[in-house]
Amino acid sequence: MRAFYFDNLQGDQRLLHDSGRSVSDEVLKSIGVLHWHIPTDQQSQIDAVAEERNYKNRDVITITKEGLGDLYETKLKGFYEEHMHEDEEIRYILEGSGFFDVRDHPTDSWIRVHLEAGDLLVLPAGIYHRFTLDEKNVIKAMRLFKDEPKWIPYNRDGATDANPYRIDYMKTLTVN
Ligand code: KMT
Ligand code: NI
Repeated sequence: MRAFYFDNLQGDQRLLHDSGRSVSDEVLKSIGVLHWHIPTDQQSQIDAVAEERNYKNRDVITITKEGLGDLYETKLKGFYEEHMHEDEEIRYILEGSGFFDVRDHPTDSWIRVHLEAGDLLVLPAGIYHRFTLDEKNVIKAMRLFKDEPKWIPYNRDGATDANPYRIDYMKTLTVN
């Protein structure tokens, strides 16, 4: 895992877009973003985190042209639309790599988080984020969730700013 501010330059979303300003774990934590590294040959540790945090369900998604078939282009486009969810988004990377971009607070700048095999990322409910593959074009990830999977992405607009989960999330942020 490596995190840095996005450079905001036009161009292929799969490129690094590293502004050269790195982002610390403390900053990530301050916006509710958590991560662990659990080598993929030690998956019993995933079970422990899942039990402790009450993640009762899981599935595995492979994001490649072959894995997603006809849905590939549509899915990729959707993942990269800025959105929020009403539940945590939990991803454990099994193979490949990719970028999760999350909005910083209070500047609303994009922080780009590069994930590779063994990285476990938890995004809090209500945070604005997006996902893209990197230049390797392949990621296989375990998606974990609490009781009821709520996959609905709410694309950012005036309505999501007023979403109760978004409002609750904003209340967890301290103004620096
Ligand atoms: C999501 O919700 O954005 C995804 O599942 C994307 C990829 S999981 C590595
Ligand atoms: Ni999402």
